[in-house]
Amino acid sequence: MKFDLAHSLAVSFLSLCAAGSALGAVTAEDAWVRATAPGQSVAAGYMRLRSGEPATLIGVRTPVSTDAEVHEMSMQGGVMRMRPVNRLALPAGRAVELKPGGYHLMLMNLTKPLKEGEKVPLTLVIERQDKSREEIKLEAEVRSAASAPSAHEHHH
Ligand SMILES: [Cu+2]
Repeated sequence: MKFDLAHSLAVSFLSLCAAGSALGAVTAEDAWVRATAPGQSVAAGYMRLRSGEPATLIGVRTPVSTDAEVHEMSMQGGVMRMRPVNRLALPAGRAVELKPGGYHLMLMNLTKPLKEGEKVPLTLVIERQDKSREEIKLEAEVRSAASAPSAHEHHH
């Protein structure tokens, strides 16, 4: 029995490794950007990031704004503050949430208003452990504050 257990563990470990190398690339799920109010020139973006291997998010680009950064929101002395995060660690196999009140993308100096239902192209710049870089392209859906964060509810 002991042998069988060890054997099956070894097999599942091997298959995990295989899956890990196949899924080494970073994936982004449920990406969305908050719709802007009139006159608003910044918008926050959110998503869930997963990586099969340790990686770091080191930058973001989008054609809808001239500047884009990763930010972290936190309470400091009872006040919500944001600070830029130059390097956001993506541990292997563990999801990192960019969500309201926490990490988010900040799209600054928007070149146009963002309306609900539009798609915003995003490019994430990922650094791997060996310092090589990978660019992930995705589209984030623009959602209004009222419809977020429950993506599957529609109000008419
Ligand atoms: Cu911000």
